[in-house]
Amino acid sequence: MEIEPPLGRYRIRLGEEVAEAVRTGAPVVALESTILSHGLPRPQNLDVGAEIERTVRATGAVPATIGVLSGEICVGLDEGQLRHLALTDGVAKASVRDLPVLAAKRADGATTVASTAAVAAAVGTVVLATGGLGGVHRDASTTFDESADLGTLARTPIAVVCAGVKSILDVPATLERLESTGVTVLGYRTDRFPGFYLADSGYPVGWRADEVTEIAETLRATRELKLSSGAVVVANPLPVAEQLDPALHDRVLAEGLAGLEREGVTGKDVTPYLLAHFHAATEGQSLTVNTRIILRNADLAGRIAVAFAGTRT
Ligand code: PSU
Ligand code: MN
Repeated sequence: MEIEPPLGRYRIRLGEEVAEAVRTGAPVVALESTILSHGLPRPQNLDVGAEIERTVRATGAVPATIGVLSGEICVGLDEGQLRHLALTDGVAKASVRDLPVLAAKRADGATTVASTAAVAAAVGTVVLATGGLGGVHRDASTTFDESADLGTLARTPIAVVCAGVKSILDVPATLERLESTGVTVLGYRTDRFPGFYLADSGYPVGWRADEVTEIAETLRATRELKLSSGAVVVANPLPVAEQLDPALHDRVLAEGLAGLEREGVTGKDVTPYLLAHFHAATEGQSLTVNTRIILRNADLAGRIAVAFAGTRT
């Protein structure tokens, strides 16, 4: 006789408002929590987290920040849960492979783009907003350091609104991997792939959408045609007037990369290290730019979700 495992011990928990939105088909924007716990300095990270949610709400969509609390994968964190992940030491940076371990250990975790996308798609969310995607690291040909974001996006049907990838990464290699693995990339009102702090990474993007409705139609087409189960990356650049000064950017980047080597930083600590270095070395300028990027992406994601839901055009 086969012994059935106990059913339903582990499941994804939806906040009340998100559950209602999912049930009725109302627009929802999934939001990651690693940018708060590991990507932005305290205590500003908490204010940014709240502002992201307000920005999504202003578009008519429901914000659903995702995170793991005492092992429970939660979609739509409340204020206390957000505060906990943003301000507590020792919260794990959790990609997809970490989720079952955190669940079993009843531990806390902040979700990356990869795990946010996986959870969001599992509960039927169409759009995710973040700052920048993870990608192929500069020394990947020897270290094999390629973000799990890429592998997950290759098999997760969700739109990810981002400002491209940071120049801390190997941008052309990242674009090649997105192509190889069948991830659709759309520039929002641009023909250039954005470089996060910089409006233009120096590389082109194959497709451009000038209207939110066009993006929503593309998402519909992916769902109806079912020819691919990968993500659609919507690349939303900062206006040039708002980008980080390119000379400052290049100097700080070179210092940060040298620091990695000097201090032997590797693996999942690389991205948080470089982000913290930028925030410290630019005396907050990168934080201002980073915040602007996230809020602009949250706004665009909200408008895409609303257009997709057909509640507004
Ligand atoms: N890029 C940023 N800010 C971030 C991250 C990336 O500009 O906070 C975070 C995101 O959560 C992303 C993760 O999914 O880092 C990628 O980390 P890794 O390279 O270790 O996969
Ligand atoms: Mn990595």
